[in-house]
Amino acid sequence: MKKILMLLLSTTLLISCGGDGKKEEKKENSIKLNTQEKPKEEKEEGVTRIYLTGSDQMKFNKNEIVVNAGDKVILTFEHVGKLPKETMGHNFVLLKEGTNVQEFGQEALEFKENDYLPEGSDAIITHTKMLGGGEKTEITFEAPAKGNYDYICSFPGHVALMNGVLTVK
Ligand SMILES: [Cu+2]
Repeated sequence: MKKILMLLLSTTLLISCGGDGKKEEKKENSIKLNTQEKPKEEKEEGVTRIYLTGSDQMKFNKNEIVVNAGDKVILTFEHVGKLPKETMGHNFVLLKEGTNVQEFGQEALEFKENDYLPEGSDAIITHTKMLGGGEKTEITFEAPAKGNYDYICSFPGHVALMNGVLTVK
C-alpha cells in the first residue's frame, strides 16, 4: 500500500512540475498571499482606523472624519510638532451632539490640572490624553449613534482652529 501511495504521489508531483505547471502554481500562491494581506491593509470588518495629527501650527490634519454606526474606531493621535505640552499641547476630545464647543473650550480653561478637561463633564464622549511634540497615543471607542459630533483640542485657545466633525453614518 505504501509503495502505491508513494508512486501516486511522485507521479502527481511530476505532472504538476511539468510544463507551465510551476508558473501557474507561483501565480496562485501570490494571489493567495494578496488576498490574505488585503484585510489588514484596508478595512477590517466593523473596524475603522483613523490617523489624526496635531501640529505646531495648531492644526488637525483632518477636520472631517466619517465612520459607520457601531464600528469599533481605533484612533491614533500624534503630535507631529516639536513644541512641548505646556505651550502647544494637543488632545482629541469628542463631544456629544448639541455641545457648544466655544463654551466647552472656555470651561476647559479652568481645568489645567486635569489636562484641560472639565471634570465631571457629561459632554465628553471620549478623549485622548494631552500630548506634547513628538508624542503619540491611541484610543479605541465604539462609534456613537448616527449623527454629527464635534471634536476639538481643549488646550487653551486651540478650539478656534482645532475643531472638526465626526460623522457617523
Ligand atoms: Cu491643541
